[in-house]
Amino acid sequence: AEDGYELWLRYQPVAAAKPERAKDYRVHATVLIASDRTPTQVATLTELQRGLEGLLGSAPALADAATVDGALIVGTPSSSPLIERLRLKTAGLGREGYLIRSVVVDGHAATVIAANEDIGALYGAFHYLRLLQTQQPVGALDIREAPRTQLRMLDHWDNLDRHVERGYAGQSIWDWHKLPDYIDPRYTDYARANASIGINATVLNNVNASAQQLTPMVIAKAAALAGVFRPYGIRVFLSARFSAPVEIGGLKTADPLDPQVRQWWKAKVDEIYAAIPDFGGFLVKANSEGQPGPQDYGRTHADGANLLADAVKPHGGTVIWRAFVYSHETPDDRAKQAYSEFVPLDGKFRDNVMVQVKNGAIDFQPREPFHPLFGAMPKTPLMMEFQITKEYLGFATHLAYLGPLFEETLRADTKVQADGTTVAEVVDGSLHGYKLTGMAGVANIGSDRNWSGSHFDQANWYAFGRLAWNPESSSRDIAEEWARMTFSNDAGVVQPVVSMMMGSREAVVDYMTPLGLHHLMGRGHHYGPGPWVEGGPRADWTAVYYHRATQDGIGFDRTTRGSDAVSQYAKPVAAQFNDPQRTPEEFLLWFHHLPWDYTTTSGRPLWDELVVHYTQGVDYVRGMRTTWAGLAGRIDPERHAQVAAFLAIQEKEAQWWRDASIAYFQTFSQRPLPAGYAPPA
Ligand code: GCW
Repeated sequence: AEDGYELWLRYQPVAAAKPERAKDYRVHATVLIASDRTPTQVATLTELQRGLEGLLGSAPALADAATVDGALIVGTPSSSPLIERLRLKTAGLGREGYLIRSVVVDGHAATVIAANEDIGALYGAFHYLRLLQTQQPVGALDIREAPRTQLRMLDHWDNLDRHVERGYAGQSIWDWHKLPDYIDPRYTDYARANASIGINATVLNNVNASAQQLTPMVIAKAAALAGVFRPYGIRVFLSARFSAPVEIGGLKTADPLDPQVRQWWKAKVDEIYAAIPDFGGFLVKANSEGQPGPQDYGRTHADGANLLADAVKPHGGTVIWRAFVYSHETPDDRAKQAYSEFVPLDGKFRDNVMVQVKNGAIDFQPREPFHPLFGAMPKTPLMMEFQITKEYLGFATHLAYLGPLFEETLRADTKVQADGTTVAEVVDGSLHGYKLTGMAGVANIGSDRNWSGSHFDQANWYAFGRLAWNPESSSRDIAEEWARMTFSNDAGVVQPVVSMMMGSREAVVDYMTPLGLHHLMGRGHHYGPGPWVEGGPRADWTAVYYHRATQDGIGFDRTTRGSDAVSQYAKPVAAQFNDPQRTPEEFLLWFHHLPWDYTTTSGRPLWDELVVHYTQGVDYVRGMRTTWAGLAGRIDPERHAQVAAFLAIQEKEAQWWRDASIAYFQTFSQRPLPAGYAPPA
């Protein structure tokens, strides 16, 4: 049965729909020449055999030499004498890049997948399989790929009791109880899926970290996972609780400048590296939402990060310090806090520290303007943090493809230097010459059979990986690739599925938080509408939540006349956001408090425009239902039925969001619904 377990690595027979294509693929993969002397080489060979067997009915035989046409040769100059002889230009590909080329070897046509290191060859093998999975021609290949960022990382918010914070796909896939003695085969499938999209790092545990994670017993469990992931090029990181020296170390303080504390971390790190020699380092959430941190001792984020950085430095480790800081008590605009705390520290971090910044300044909303820290810390490598799990976009039931959200942020123009200095150029290091680069995604993975809680949420994991590899790729191309591998290459499926996906996130924005509104979700769970804030407003959520609706109008004034958050952006961007006429309409109420009759670009008054957006969002979901219903018979019944059921839930809830939001805001606007939008009598 099709339960989604295989993700995008389904390797369905090509011949069923395209016999000619399948024949051509066989012509180009008559024999397989690859070695199996290292674990990564074994993984590569096994994957190619598995993939080709599925796609072509049987895997090509193994061979040592290209004595026939159509050999598929895989490896590195040191693993393969054939590849060494070809003298391919692998310079500049780094450790992880690869070439896939159609060549002639000893008078025979062949295809070569070549890299400098084993891991590059594995990535190349997955690329080659993807060509077949998406039914591309393979007769004249000249592909050269290398990742644009160094760390392409999943952040799991998984607790030791297997609860996943903001996880909607069941329990944690890490079965801590049975580790390290029982190694669930699923860990290997996890590694395969990640390697197939270039993910090379994983933080196993929640940033709201338990100090227990750093005890010897649990380190041994993490080491077992690291052993499974290593052949697939994935390094393990751990979230560290800043107060661990007190909680599990028996010290009186966790003050980063205390010599005993420094000694404790050094010893702890040595212990971890003894168990996990290629341990990546620590991710830390400190002095945020009640977590302990250096500020508890009057020290700075830099003091805290440097403490850990010094401990991991001799082992080549990295510290990733999160910039998502805010305190519940601060009465000022929360959107400003990260910038205010971190920009003064630029240049004060050790060279093995990265600062991880959420895409926007509030919190993974359906839409946010890019975080003003991007471009503002030229001396500190900033790592992007996206949220793959849909905490604020309808959990696993609502269909929302996040590729366009990621792409929109990465392509945003910071204007810190010339026009066209994008967030992607900050993140890939090209703008400021960062020595360390990376992108993290908060994982949406759990123990559900389909991994992500819904079939379409697999696309968000996939898109994250592809964009981390190349932050300039197109989310539409990625959607198409994914749809072909996941559902079908039939144009009658690909086209409608891609078009559903491409507008789906905008639909969520429309029915939840249109025109720059944000954080209107029910408090705590963040699922349904809650603009009225049960339990009363919190200090950091200022006045009546973020929307600040009154009889006079709606929106959060972040201009120079308001909270002045706009001034955290580069001057030209600040000037733009400071002026409602020049602010892109999708961010209008993020930056401005405007009267209900403010004229929007459509010519409609603001109130009417809001209602139109809310309604549009619901209509889009209805449209997706119709499109999906039309695909019955072209997609296996099991997956078709689940998606259909989820879309029905989504429609009901989009309507709920619309009606509740409009009814609530109407108590302020005191205006009738525009003609054609009134509820049926
Ligand atoms: O989005 C908020 C979530 C918290 C999360 C926090 C963070 C891990 O509601 O659950 O805590 O962000 O990113 O630290």
